[in-house]
Amino acid sequence: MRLDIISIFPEYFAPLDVSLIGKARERGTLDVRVHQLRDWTHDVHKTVDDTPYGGGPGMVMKPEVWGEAIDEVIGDGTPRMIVPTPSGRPFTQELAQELAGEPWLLFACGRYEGIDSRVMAEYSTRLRVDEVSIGDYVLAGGEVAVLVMVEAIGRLLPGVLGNAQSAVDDSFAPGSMRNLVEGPVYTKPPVWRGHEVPAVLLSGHHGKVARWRRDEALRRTLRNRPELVAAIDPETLDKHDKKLLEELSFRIAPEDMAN
Ligand code: 6GU
Repeated sequence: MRLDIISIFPEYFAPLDVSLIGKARERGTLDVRVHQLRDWTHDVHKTVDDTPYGGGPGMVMKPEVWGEAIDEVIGDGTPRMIVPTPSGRPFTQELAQELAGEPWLLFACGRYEGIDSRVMAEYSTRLRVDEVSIGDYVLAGGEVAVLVMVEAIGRLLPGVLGNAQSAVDDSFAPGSMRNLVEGPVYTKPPVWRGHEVPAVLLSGHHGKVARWRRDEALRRTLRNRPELVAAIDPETLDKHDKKLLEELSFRIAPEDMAN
């Protein structure tokens, strides 16, 4: 996969030399190219922003410099373009999976109050353009959001993860224990500072282990992400699940209790 990133702070992307993503780049699985937006300015001050039309706080990134940068980076090609912004569509595991299937992504990182909207309008006529947000909080710029997205996408590429099952087991991976987060995990030693590993995990009883893991996933999801439990299709819950949720005082509609 080819990945172009245009930003006024290319130094933000140093972490992409490290770990899983760094290894994928060395192997050629990932071809990451980071570009300095200011290289496409023409004035001595390398100006990339200006005051917003209509007034208001902050500065807006100028369209001309973005246009020249994107034109040169893409040439005759047609990458999928991602614009990180808190006003974008949510970045989810599903979107990460979709983007991992693309041959070429272009990330256009805005700073200040954002990029002049005509840039997105212009490239939407030629490319698939998505404005994407990584969550309901405001960052100072899109760079950190792009790091998040590149790591989430990169680890899904064939051969990037050491253990192929890891991506399949992810909390939000389609086809996993969907709608549930994962429960706690343990390794040796069996007792650490007086804290014991739950006995069932040492029992060698695979059925009991699976049931225990599901119970713990349900407990943790109810505690940390109650909205996910509320969204579960009751058809996907067995009798044991329903009994546990009852005990944890999560109310299931009586008509769904029969199954
Ligand atoms: Cl993608 N960008 C910025 N600047 N802030 C954000 C964001 C993106 N996602 C959440 N907050």
